[in-house]
Amino acid sequence: MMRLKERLSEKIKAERPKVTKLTKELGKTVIDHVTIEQCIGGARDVRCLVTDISYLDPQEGIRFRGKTIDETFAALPKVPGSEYPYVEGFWYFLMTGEVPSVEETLDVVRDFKDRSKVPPYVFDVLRSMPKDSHPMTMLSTAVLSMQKESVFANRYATGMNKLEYWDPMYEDSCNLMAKLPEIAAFIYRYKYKNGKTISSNNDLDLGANFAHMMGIAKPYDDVARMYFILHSDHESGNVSAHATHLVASTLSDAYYSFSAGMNGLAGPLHGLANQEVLRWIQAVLNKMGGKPPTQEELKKFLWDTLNSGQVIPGYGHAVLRKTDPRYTAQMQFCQKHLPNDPIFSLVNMIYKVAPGVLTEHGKTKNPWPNVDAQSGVIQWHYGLVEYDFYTVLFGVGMALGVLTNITWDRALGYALERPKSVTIQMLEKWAQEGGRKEA
Ligand code: HAX
Repeated sequence: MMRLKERLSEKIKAERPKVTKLTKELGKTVIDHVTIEQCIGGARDVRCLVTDISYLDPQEGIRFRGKTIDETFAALPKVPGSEYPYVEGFWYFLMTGEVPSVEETLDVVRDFKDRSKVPPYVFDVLRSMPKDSHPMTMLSTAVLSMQKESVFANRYATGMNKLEYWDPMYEDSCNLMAKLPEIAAFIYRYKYKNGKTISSNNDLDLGANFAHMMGIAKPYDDVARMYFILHSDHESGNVSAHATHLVASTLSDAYYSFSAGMNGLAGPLHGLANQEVLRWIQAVLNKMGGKPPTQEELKKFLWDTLNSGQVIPGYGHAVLRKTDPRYTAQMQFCQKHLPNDPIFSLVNMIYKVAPGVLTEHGKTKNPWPNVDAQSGVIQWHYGLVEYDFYTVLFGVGMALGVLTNITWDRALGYALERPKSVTIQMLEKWAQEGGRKEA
């Protein structure tokens, strides 16, 4: 057994008694209550999901396995000659909560290479789709088409003890994670580069191989590593993580579950916001005849968007109440690598102006930028101007978190998800009575 799987197995054995105790002995402890506003308003803030992979504090932002973004980047083994860590080492870290050594990281690098061959029929499926299909539709379809490869589904069909569920879920998760970069790069080259795809290079780590298959030169390998790690996980409540977890809770395998998660990520209030940001910026530049707007002009564009009943993409968040540290991490990259990029300057100007406009508008609880406000500018700078593709990049990163989560879901025996619905009439009655009385 490879080192990561062995360590994961030990960790699972240590965590299981904690969960058993929490449910069997302490299960009736009340940790939250639910208001009508939360019931109608998308369950905001209701504490009813569990994950140890990451935690999102409204003020501080994301911590992966207890570490901030800076701490994570500093702690993990770096690819020689690169600024950013191996994605494979980050996978080990997310899976176990432990920073891997170089040897442990390289073990995952090798393991992913062994698992990376994409079945040829996946490319046939993609080629058979209309060329103007959205890249997210292609990603979701490609993943779903591989469902027959599921180790979990095959082992379940032959009869499997519950305690073993995590093992084939881990196998599926690794198999899928190792293949996603090539699938994503294929979609990009097939759709936007006249079908001229570039074969995988097995000498490279995941980030560098992705850059190679995309056909984009250095430092795009580091962009890929940074981007995938930053977009990996944002605890369990965001739509794509939750959708993946929800579908997996029926004991659907990783292919069904991740494909479902990607369909959620493809919504403009979620992952698609990164393409919307670039679309918005390009619309502003078009209206300006290519020249950058002044702050006053920009203010007017923002108000025009709000007054026409649309959202400012890349701003606001369901949990965060400050600038997303994933935005800041990417801004620091831009300051170092593309300080004079005109779109970066415009993104900075939006950062100066938009929070004031949104505050004056008075609706959003969080006028600050999220991860999507900054991510497209980096891609655009390195020649990836087909912004419809940006959410696919988000999806490959997201896989790191959600696949780790569903492996642990099965390890700890998390239940089939099934919240209870109520009717509007019931809500009206309970409101009149000052709250629902326990039966
Ligand atoms: N522009 C305009 N209005 C906004 C807004 C924005 N950027 N953000 C929030 N609002 C509005 C909401 O639409 C809502 O209006 P109504 O009362 O008319 O429904 C009101 O402010 C209150 O919303 P909120 O409580 O502050 O925010 P929500 O938790 O409801 O929604 C969203 C969070 C991220 C969906 C929201 O801020 C938004 O639509 N932002 C723009 C789209 C975007 O950037 N999405 C990506 C978020 C990060 C992410 O998931 N990445 O994948």
